[in-house]
Amino acid sequence: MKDLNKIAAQFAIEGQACAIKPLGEGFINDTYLIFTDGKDSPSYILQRKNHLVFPDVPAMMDNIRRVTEFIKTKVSDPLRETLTVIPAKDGKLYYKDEDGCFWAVCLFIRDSRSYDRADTPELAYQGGLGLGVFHKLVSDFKEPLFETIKGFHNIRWRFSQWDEALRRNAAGRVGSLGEEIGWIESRRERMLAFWEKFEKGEIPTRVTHNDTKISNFLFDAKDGSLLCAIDLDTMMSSTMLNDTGDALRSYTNTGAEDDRDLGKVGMSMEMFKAYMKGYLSVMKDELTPVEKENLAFSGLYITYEQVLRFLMDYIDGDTYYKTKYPEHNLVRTHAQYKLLTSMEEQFDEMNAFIASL
Ligand code: ADP
Ligand code: GN1
Ligand code: MG
Repeated sequence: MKDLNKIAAQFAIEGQACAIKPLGEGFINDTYLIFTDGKDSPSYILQRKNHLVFPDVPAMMDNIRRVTEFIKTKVSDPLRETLTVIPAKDGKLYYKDEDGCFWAVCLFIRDSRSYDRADTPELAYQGGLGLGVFHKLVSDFKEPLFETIKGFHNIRWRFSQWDEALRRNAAGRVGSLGEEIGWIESRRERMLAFWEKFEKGEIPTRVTHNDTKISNFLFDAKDGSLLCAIDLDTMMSSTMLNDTGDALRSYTNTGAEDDRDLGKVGMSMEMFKAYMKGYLSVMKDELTPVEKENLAFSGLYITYEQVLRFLMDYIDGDTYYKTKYPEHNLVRTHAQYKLLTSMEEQFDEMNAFIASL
């Protein structure tokens, strides 16, 4: 068990940390709240950054510092409209403990809240607005960003990992997964054809977030209005379609990401419309025609990729995502596949709605 107080003491925080409590259900990092000086609400967020997933935490933290400092020059409330990285006392943006684990601290954004699912079109609209505002704020950030995870949403790269995972068959599960593997293989060409548009430059490169599920945006605790994008670890240069895609995967799902009850899972057209209205209210004039044409497909693309990633982790023996029970990654695979087929069924309607905006 780590001595979290000792770790918190490495950072340039104001006051005395009095309690440190675990928070959230992230699949990759471990997140804690730091309370200081007997206050009721937390003052800071402490995170152990998973350095197996993020091989260069210092470079990742530098991405976050540069982009958040850039955003701060543009917004009216710099402490609530983006993250504030708190450096360690030695000036580094992280602390590396004696076991080689990396830690980072940021300011807890006061009077904020996050959601795990979108139950109302208003929230989906605010979420779309949130991504639009984020993309707009960083649209003129021109410095190169470090690639924190190689090929993160590059399906060509994912297929090379996938082919290798099937060959390795590390957990001996491939034989029992014929149907699920078929789901991936039958769509391989279609997904590669989309990614090729990005590779050829038909789809432009922008600063993107890459992990835009609903819990990675903060909203005002009182009036529910949008505050900012958080969880900026995966910020890199890629296509904005990764972000609309991952957001659609999350905001439009009527069930949970890992629902065992597939009857609950599907894409809500109402949430799709609300999300897209919010996003395009900010980004309509910024996007190229090819980006607009692919907005609906972006949801299929990232949901497909997520099916592949959960299934690949199951095949690998559950080494990447945190799981709560032995079949968890397979349950996630099935639930995300159900969502994918629901999106496929509604694809024409999605496109027609976007064209109408
Ligand atoms: P993970 O990598 O585990 O997903 P996140 O950075 O997304 O970690 O944080 C998990 C949750 O903690 C968020 O969904 C949000 O509720 C809360 N949170 C994270 N950072 C902040 C912050 N700076 N201010 C307020 N709440 C935060
Ligand atoms: C992970 O860290 P978290 O829980 O926000 C993952 C995302 C997946 C998501 C699935 C770095 O996000 O790519 O979409 O789980 N993050 C990383 O819920 O792999
Ligand atoms: Mg998160």
